[in-house]
Order: sequence, then C-alpha cells, then structure tokens
Amino acid sequence: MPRTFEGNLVSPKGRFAITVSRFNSFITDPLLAGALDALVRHGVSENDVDVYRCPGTFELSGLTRRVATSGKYTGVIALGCVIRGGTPHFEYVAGEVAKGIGQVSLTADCAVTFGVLTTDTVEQAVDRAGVKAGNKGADAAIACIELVNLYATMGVK
Ligand code: INI
Repeated sequence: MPRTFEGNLVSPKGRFAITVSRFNSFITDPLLAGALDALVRHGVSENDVDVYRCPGTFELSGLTRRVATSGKYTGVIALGCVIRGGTPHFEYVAGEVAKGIGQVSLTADCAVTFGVLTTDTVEQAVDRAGVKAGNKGADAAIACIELVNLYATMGVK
C-alpha cells in the first residue's frame, strides 16, 4: 500500500490572512464573505483571521507577498476579480496576478491559495461569487485549510 499524504478540512493551528482587492468590490465583497464563512464553518475562529485590502488586483501580489512572508500566518487566501473590457488592460492585470501569486505560493513558508476571478463578462463573475457557480472565495479558503493541514502532516512549511 502506498503512503498517501493529504490534508483534512479540520481547523488547523495558526492564523489565516485574506488579501482582497477593492476594484470590482461588488464581486470581491461576496468572495470575501464566502471565504470568511467557509473558514468559520470549518471551525476557524474569526479572531484568527486578518483581512488586508488593496486597491486593485494588480496590487494583490505585492500585498500577498508581504503578508505571506510576515511569519504571522499559516495560510493566506488571495481574492480579486478581473473582468475583460475593451482594452488589453485585462491581460496585463490577469497575467501579473496569476504569475505573482504563483511566485508567492512557491516561496512563502505558508499555504497560499488563489481566489482571483478572471472572467470575460460581469455575469460570469457574478455566477462565481455566490450565484450559479458557487463561491470561488469559499473554494480558495477550503483549499487553504487543506493545504495547511497537508503541510503539517508532511512536517514542512
Ligand atoms: N483591477 C481589478 O482588480 N480588476 C479589473 O478588472 C481591473 N481592470 O480591468 O482595470 C483592475 N484595474 C486596476 C488595477 O488592478 C490597478 O489597481 C491599477 O492599474 C493601479 O495600479
């Protein structure tokens, strides 16, 4: 039988941070609410969660790097929303945040998950922020709990 390592979904020791961008707040507010609700319903105390806000999703990677490397958290959940418009701005912001949060997740000594929506339309974003397609903030929070517990089981940070 192979030994399998995986994280469960019980509340881990340590603190969580949520980093969230304010741009498109009609979407990022429900993502934040979904993430908080998922953490609390899995047994995480609200007192063990800190929320950090930045202007837009472009700024999210820098903020998340600083939060994730502060040594204060075992898990960080990054939330944002980029909606395609008529200009190439979308590509720059969406490309940077995926690369940036990816880099943070590789280098920080804590679990980092990605709850950033990159959608073609407002409707697709609304659907993923608690309407027809679940809540991606909640999904990222649950993934973060699992990853924190996986790293603890492995004995690594
Ligand atoms: N920021 C977002 O979070 N989502 C977007 O869809 C978006 N668009 O499309 O412009 C956006 N732009 C702002 C950007 O993130 C920065 O805050 C801004 O460029 C200042 O650095």
